[in-house]
Amino acid sequence: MTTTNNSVNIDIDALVIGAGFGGVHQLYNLRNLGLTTKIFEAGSDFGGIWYWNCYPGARVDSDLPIYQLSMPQLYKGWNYKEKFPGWRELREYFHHVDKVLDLSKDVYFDSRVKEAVWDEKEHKWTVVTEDGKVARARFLMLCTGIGSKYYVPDFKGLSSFKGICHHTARWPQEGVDVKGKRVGVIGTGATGVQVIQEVAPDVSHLTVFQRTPNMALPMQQEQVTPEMQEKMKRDLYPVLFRRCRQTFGGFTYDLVQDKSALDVSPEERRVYWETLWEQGGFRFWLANYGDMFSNQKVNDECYAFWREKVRDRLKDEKMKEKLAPMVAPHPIGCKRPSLEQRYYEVYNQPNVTLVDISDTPIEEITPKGVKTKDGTEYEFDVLVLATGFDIVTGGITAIDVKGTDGKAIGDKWKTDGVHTYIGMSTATYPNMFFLYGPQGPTSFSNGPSCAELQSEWIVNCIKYMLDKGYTRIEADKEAEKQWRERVLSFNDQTLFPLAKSWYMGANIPGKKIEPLNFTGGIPFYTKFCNEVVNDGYRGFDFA
Ligand code: N01
Repeated sequence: MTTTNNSVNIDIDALVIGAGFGGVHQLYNLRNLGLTTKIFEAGSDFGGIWYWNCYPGARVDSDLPIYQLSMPQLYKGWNYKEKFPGWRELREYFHHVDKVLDLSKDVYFDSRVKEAVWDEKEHKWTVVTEDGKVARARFLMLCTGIGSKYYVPDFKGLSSFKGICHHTARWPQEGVDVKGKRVGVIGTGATGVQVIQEVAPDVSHLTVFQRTPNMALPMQQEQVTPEMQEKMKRDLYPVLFRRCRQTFGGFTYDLVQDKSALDVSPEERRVYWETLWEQGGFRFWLANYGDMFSNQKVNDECYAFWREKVRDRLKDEKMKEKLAPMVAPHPIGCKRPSLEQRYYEVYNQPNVTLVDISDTPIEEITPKGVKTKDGTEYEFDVLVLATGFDIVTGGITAIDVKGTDGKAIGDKWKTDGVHTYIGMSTATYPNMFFLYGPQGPTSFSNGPSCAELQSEWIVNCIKYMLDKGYTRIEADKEAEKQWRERVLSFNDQTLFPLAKSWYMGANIPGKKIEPLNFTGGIPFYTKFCNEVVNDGYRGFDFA
């Protein structure tokens, strides 16, 4: 154990790690159960991902009003300015949540947890932060989110670069002035797309290093007024938030599940797709025909529609082939699409270069910039690493969590693959829960919808324990094995395994290739979790 920071050495009922949506929901609701509860948060403020990701253009891909907690006491006093709010507004939202729910008094910021060890005698966790704070707690809630461990590829010479270089998830809070600068961006995932379209109008030259084109969809951003939202609050919010519990992705729209895209005429399909395109957001993805994810022919047609839309916006034939190739690099929708605003028009600018690093890989980072395999050296003032995350599991495995057998969770999952029971707990780690994490509906869902429903389930489970006088809960190994099989079998029926994506853990060298999320959707997931409760918490052992 680390040297103790004597100023903080607490004995409490529940310790929550992370102050994003899941963490604040846990804190508030566990406190309401009468449990002494604290949060250790690595950042200096609330927001989780929205604290760290303050790169140019960072904004959420969920549309109004669902990117917030559904508690009336919170939404009554809050209005967004944009349909898809940016990071600054989201930070303000969290300050609002803090004020209304009086959270700060129970949060330790700048407190990155490094280890957590289970004490079988006391039925308690001992949790230690990097700066030596210690908490002893009956329950441990890992609300670390999907993107708390960022990933920097092992580029040769990276530290030799003399200009400004940041990973997007460690963008300086005070910002970086890119005006008139030569900027390079490595990566074209959701983050890269946002950075590229945001900085393109300001820089002297922009060079994008693309390995795989992003099948980005139109955001259709809008400014929104308080009046519009107040009216919706009276009539619609409760209905919409309820609806989010009933759809595949926790959005207000849903996949078409009652028929195949091939059951309707090509004209009818086209009309439907045009509507989804016009309405924007994730609709072309999560309100599409459900068999887009399981039927290659349907997927090919979706891709052809998308390709035509994108090519229409590009002037240069070579750009068309790089950004929307005739042959799809993977099934559309099986790598996370980004939402874009003017992304494709960026590539019509004369001061923008697209380097296809699937043809000419990056050889090394030099003091001046980036050198590719063909010997070209691109020089930059600012280099942006939009290279993603050890996503979904990285936030959990980054902590040295040791359960009943003294083994670290990261080591176990690395060898055996991810094992969880219903995406909220795992055998040999008693009294520990996680949410918006592995093997839940997580990455296919609107964050707050998923975090809230799992958080409520966990709070109810703890209430059950308190009522029964239990001090220990542990997922059963057999139950967890069955859940893993279910997650794998759902995924095997889809086209997701055909894409080399972070959904499958494929973005991190050496990470096991396996589905990190439950692909059955929120309604099915909820039904299963409710059945577990109705069967007396089937699959859990209590003491
Ligand atoms: O990360 P990514 P992200 N050499 O892993 C490339 C959420 N999010 O930060 O595709 C060169 O998707 C890599 O190339 P390839 C959201 O869930 C949400 O963009 O593997 N390039 C890819 O282009 C999202 O999906 C929001 O071939 C390398 C990029 O880097 C998730 O976070 C906003 C490389 C990484 O893309 C992650 O998105 C932002 C290498 N060695 C993010 N290694 C909103 O809600 C990787 N790349 C708005």
